Amino acid sequence: MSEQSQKPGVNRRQLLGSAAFAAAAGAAGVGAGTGLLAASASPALAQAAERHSHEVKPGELDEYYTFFSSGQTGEVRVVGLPSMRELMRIPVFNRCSATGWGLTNESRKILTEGLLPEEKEFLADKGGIYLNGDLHHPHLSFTDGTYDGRYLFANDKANTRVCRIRLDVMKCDKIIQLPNQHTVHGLRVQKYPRTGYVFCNGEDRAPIPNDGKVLNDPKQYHAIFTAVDGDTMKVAWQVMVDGNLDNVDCDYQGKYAFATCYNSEEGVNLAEMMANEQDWIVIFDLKKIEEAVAKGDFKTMGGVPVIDGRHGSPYTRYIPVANSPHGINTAPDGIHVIANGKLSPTATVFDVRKFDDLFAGKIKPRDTVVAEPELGLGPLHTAYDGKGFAYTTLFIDSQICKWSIEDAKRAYGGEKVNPIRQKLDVHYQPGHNHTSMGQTKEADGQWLISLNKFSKDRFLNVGPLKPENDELIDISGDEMVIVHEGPSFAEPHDATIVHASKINPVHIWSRDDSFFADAVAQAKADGVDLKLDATVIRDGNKVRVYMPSSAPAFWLEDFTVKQDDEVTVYVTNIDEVEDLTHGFAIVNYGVNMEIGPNATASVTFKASKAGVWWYYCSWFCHAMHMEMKGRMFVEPRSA
Ligand code: CUK
Ligand code: CUA
Repeated sequence: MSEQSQKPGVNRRQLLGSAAFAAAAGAAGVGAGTGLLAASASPALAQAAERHSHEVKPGELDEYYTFFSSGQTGEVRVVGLPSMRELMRIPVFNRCSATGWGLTNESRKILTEGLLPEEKEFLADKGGIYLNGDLHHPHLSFTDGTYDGRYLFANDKANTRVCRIRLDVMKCDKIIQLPNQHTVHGLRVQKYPRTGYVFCNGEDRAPIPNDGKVLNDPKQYHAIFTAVDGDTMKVAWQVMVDGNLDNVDCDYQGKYAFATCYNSEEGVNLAEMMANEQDWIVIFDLKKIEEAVAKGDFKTMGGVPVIDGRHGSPYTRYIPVANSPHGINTAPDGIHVIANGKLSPTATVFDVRKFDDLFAGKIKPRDTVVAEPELGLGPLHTAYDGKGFAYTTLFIDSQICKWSIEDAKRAYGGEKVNPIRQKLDVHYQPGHNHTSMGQTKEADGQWLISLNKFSKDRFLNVGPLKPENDELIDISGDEMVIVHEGPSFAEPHDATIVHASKINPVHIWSRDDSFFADAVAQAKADGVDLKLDATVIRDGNKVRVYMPSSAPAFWLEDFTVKQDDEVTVYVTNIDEVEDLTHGFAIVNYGVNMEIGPNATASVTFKASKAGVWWYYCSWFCHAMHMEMKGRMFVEPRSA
């Protein structure tokens, strides 16, 4: 089969032109879809309820954790499944009033230590940290093809950052900003033998270095693929590619990563980016790239090794697919990889076992394609049940299409067989969808969630800005059935559904935790026992206030500082009691933070206002919680 060939029957006419795409998206939800099964009218709903209850009664626990991105709010949300109850929010690329994320010294260290030098300079007069982020893709660390419960990684599309969240305490512990790259969009992690690499797609093309010497000369722009070492949270290597990079995934063998490209044209506006009938996916040979780094076949740019992976490179291969592919998803069988067409009504199925021959030059790029079924309008992402079925979101049709991978291969081979099993209307315009454990080799085929971009009329009207709509779908039987829907704020692009047995968070902090190690070290230097000593130490115009707390009292009823002092307050919660969290807020000083059981938290500020300033506990901890307070006296500077 030639490199340029497409599946017979899919031609240019069937690809969506820009006008059709825009019109269909504009009419979103109005009579969208002609599902084989209308959810609300389905007798299958009753059967599903009997077969597989999604009700979690008061006092019962969910079977799965779901980690949701929250898009432009910049946080991660933890949701129980199947109840769809929100359990927790983890602040990352945002500022959190409740926990003090972005204010405490502990969080500010994480938010600043991985910034690029030039970005530190940029932020110097803006408070030192980014106050926004756009978190798209949360993915857990793997060992041997399934989740190991250590970490969750996610990207910030807005400020080109990658974070790591510790799953034992559900707090972010590392953030790095990537050099040379302009945005991180797609993010996935190495599945085998372990994570390992965190793969980060640079979506926008920009000059390297981006210092103003090149402006409106797109030929000198580049797109970068980054592998971050998930253990050290440092850049391992980067690859410069042709085109751009949208979404990414990798295999279950530890050999290849692959990314979709929607801008092979290297255009800078919509018309240019959509001009070609074909774009491509690009495949990265991890072993060859590691060898290149070892033998020095790279340029150091922005302090990291950058390998040339443009056309003709031994480290990459480009496989043409129809215009503007979006999501790319590896099946739990470890063999099939599906790129979703977006502007093409098709999904393209690759067999990863053929990538060896492709790199060896024994076959042509398109020979790695084993199926290309036509599914409907706007395929964006595909999820799997581990039983041979794929579930693809159809953005424009507002449907989930369930189809058989094997039947799609037979049809591609010329047999008369329809791979499509069911099309289910969802409400409305789905982006990502996810199955329980479906991104691991342990896909269990129980649940599917559809993350719908628009809710329109599904909930009480809350004004012009509407929530998104997350729908829970039972896929344990032959038919998909919607069993629950719930609004969510600010766009969950993506989610990961993890069996609860994979995650083991602690109830109280360990005093040895690295999260507040700096506070422990400072106290030691001051000869202070954080759990025993309530004291104020003056060090020039720096003042350190050490304050253990136990419900319902701060151990200092008051403390005195001088106007213009730089004050650091260390609060240590000595209550080694599950769910006993204190807060520390200073009135009219813009200070509030969370102090978890057995933790220390600290905040530094300038005592620029003289007067009496009450501080109080902001997390309800005790019947006398309202009385848990004290006064900060700030003596006026002598005139
Ligand atoms: S992207 Cu949002 S629908 Cu950022 Cu994962 Cu496809
Ligand atoms: Cu301590 Cu409320």
